[in-house]
Order: sequence, then structure tokens, then C-alpha cells
Amino acid sequence: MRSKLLEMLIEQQGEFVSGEAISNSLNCSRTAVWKHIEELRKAGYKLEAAPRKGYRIIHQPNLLTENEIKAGLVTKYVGKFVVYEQTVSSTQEIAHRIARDGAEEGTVVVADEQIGGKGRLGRPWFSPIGTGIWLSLILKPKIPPQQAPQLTLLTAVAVIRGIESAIGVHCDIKWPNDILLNDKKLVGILTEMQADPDQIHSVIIGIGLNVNQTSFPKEISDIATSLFIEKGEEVNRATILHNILAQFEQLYELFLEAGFLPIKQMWEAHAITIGRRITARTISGSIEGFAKGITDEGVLLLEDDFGTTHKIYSADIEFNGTKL
Ligand code: BT5
Repeated sequence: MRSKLLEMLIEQQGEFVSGEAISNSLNCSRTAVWKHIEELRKAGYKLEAAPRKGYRIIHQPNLLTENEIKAGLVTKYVGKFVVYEQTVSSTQEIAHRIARDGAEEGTVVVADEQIGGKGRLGRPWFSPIGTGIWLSLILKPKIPPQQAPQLTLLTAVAVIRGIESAIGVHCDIKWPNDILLNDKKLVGILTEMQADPDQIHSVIIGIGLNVNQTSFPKEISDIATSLFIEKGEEVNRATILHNILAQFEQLYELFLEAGFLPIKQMWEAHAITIGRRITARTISGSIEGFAKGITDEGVLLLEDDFGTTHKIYSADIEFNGTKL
């Protein structure tokens, strides 16, 4: 109910909404409306109440709790169920647990801070409090397990489009799971699975998006960036998230209906890995060569200097000696 109230106030963009309109729309008493207004105030919203006029928003804190996620969300099922925690070890761990316990497709787990945020191969993901979008999304697609990595590429396209439609900032995709802004890492994506050899139970997609950090720890300060750093102003996390989830749902439905091909074409339009000399560092060694493209399955094709084409399923990519 509180997210519906918030949505009504936000939609009015600073204009008054009458207490009567709110109580009719939420089907509750005027006293109940007042109680919800007080709760929003406690959460940091500045709300003005005026006799005969009603309530209006003066200032919205940059929060990303269940209320902000639900208010203004335009999807059918992605983000309909939200698990929000202020501080967690990793949203992936919670998502794995609730997926095993039967969480619905489209459930998202969001935290304000992760103290054990993780990347691929157990690498740490820096997730300080109140600044980024740290999210895991639970999916239950009826696809063979070997197609799950395509969902990483689909997510990258959804994130790029979501950021663009929210704030008009254009980013690039670096195969397989990074989104770069001005050549620095803005977003990392981690796709994990619960599956039998021939059947997926759940895919858990982790998205880490740097929104309002003003600086990064020394280890990553040369390679990481945030929307704040690039834009020079604070960005509303909920707006970005609503746009990403809306784009995700559209692309995911297209993927389930029409397969990976249309997604691949969109992905290629944003990818900067293709057509360049790269080094692919895989767990079994490094290969240097020319990135020819991706297959219809999303696998990277790398031609070495002897003319042999290698299929790369997972790797860290370096361009011209620059490590990201
Ligand atoms: C990734 O791994 O890029 C996937 C990151 C996924 C994070 C999300 S947050 C929500 C969900 N819950 C989790 O616990 N994880 C997911 P990888 O390609 O392995 O990159 C990891 C590397 O990125 C690290 O070794 C650092 O060099 C760098 N890094 C760490 N934190 C970063 C940050 N905040 N911004 C940019 N780069 C970062």
C-alpha cells in the first residue's frame, strides 16, 4: 500500500494529491493515509501536508527499498516480488536459497550494501552502501542449460537500454559480462544456475551497477566508474532500475518466443569486443588474436595469428594490453 501511495505522490511531480483521492484509491481511511505518510517521512521523504489540498512530495531520498522498486514499476512479472535487505553478504546467495524454496520467476533480491559481493570465479565485487544497484533476478526459463550464458548477453542489452532510456547515457558491452562507460567498468553481470544436466531449475542473474559512487578503492580506481562520476550529478537509482527491469522483461519474452538471434543482433550493435585484437584469458590459458564475432549461441570466435578460429565460452578480455 505504501508503494502505491508513493507512486501517486511521485506521479504528481510535486503537486498536491488530496487525502480523499488517496484514501479512495487505496481503499483505506484518512487516518491510515496519515500513518503511511508518517512512515514515508521516517524513511527520509520530505512531504508537505496542507489543509484542503492534501499532500505533496518536496524531496525524495535516493532509496531503493521495496517501496521505491514497486512504485513506478511497469513490468508484468519481473520485479513483482521483491526481497529487500539493507546489508547482505551477497544477493546471489539469498536468491539461490529462495529459488530452491520455490520463489516465483521474476523475483528480485536487492540490497543496499553487500559485504561479500562476488564476481566470476569468486572475485570480490565492491558494493558500498546506498550507492549502487546490487540485484539478483530469479528466472525459470525452459531452455537447455547450455543456452543459459545467452541470458548474460541479453541482460547486458537490457541494462544498456535501461540506462539509455532512463538518463540518455550510452554505454558499451565488453564480452561477455561487462558494461563499460568511457572505457571503464560501470556494470558487472554474473549468471549462475541451478540445473540438472538436461534441465534448468533456476537461473540467477546478478547485476552490479555503480550509480552514485564518487570514488573507488585503489585496487579498482583505474578501471571502475559510476554514473555519478561520468555525469557529474546524482542519479535516482529507482528510475534506472525500473527502466532496466522493463527492458529486461521485453527482451526476455522475445528470447523465449523467438530465440537468441534477435537478441544477438541488438547485442552486436553495442559490443566493442568484436573486430579488435584482443587477448582472451581463460582458465586453461591465454589466446591472442582477432575477435571475429559471436556465434548464434553467444560464444566468442577468436582467430589466432595462425588462422585457427577458437570458440571462447568464458574469459577475461584485454584490449591492446589494457586490462579491464
Ligand atoms: C563481474 O565479475 O563483473 C560480476 C559482478 C556481479 C556483481 C553482482 S552485484 C549483485 C549480485 N550479487 C553478487 O554477489 N554479485 C552480483 P567479474 O567479471 O569477475 O569482475 C570482477 C572484477 O571487477 C573484480 O576482480 C574487480 O577487478 C572489478 N570490480 C569489483 N568491484 C567493482 C565495481 N563495483 N565496479 C567495477 N569493477 C569492480
